[in-house]
Amino acid sequence: MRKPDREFKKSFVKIIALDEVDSTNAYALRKAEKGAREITVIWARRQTQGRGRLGRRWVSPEGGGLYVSFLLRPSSRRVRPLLGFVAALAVIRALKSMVSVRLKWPNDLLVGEKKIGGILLETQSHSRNMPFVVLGIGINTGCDSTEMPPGATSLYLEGKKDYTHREILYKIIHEFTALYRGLKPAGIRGMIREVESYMDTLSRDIKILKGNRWMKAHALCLDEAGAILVRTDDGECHKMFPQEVTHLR
Ligand code: BT5
Repeated sequence: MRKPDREFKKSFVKIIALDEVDSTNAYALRKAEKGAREITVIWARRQTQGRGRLGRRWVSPEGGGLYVSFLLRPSSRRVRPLLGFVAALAVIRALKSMVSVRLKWPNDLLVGEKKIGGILLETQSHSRNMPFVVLGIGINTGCDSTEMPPGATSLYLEGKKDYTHREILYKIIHEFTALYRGLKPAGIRGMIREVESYMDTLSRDIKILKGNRWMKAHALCLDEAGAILVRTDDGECHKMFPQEVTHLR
């Protein structure tokens, strides 16, 4: 495992800063297996094997983006499905003064129709004693359009240059820790309502997977467990989780 270039603390968060890593998520998973505590934040200038969901690649050149992973050990299983929302909202709030970011459920962060960031939640199911979750966040900062896949944008392409990666990182950590600590029954409803206000998925037609068949449905709202409630054409309501929903183009 690569040695951290720097380690420092910000309140109860331990930040490990790396010049280069395969993937901040992979690094955090390895740390978690060795017993690292929450909240450990891994931050890298570049990733050689940045990853998205389902083995997809995340383009991660130096100066092109913020690549960060949060190692968490949530005390309750109930909060796990909500962690992606915590990350999305933390990013939305942190970037608010620069760009207006919307969430395309479950993990795409968009400016207009273009993807400026993504979220990747990973865990190890066999670690029953000290369960953990790694929450990776990638945000395109300095990338230009030749470096990224079509349909992507960055702060640079949105005309924003007046920031440092460290400033953005600290803002995200600040928002994230406040939201994470607030994941108690009394706080969840408010957070979900705020997430809904930034979601592009609601009040529109989407496709859902029922059994092994995709069908059209209308997205209604989120529930407090992190599921999306949808209504199918026959008037029935269903609760869906991320892998069962896709947007209609
Ligand atoms: C995601 O996956 O959107 C989750 C991305 C999470 C990246 C962070 S960076 C820190 C941490 N460490 C990691 O190794 N990963 C996390 P997904 O929805 O599967 O989107 C992947 C798809 O987005 C790719 O197949 C490309 O089409 C596209 N893509 C790749 N790089 C991109 C980029 N930099 N900006 C926008 N789109 C990109």
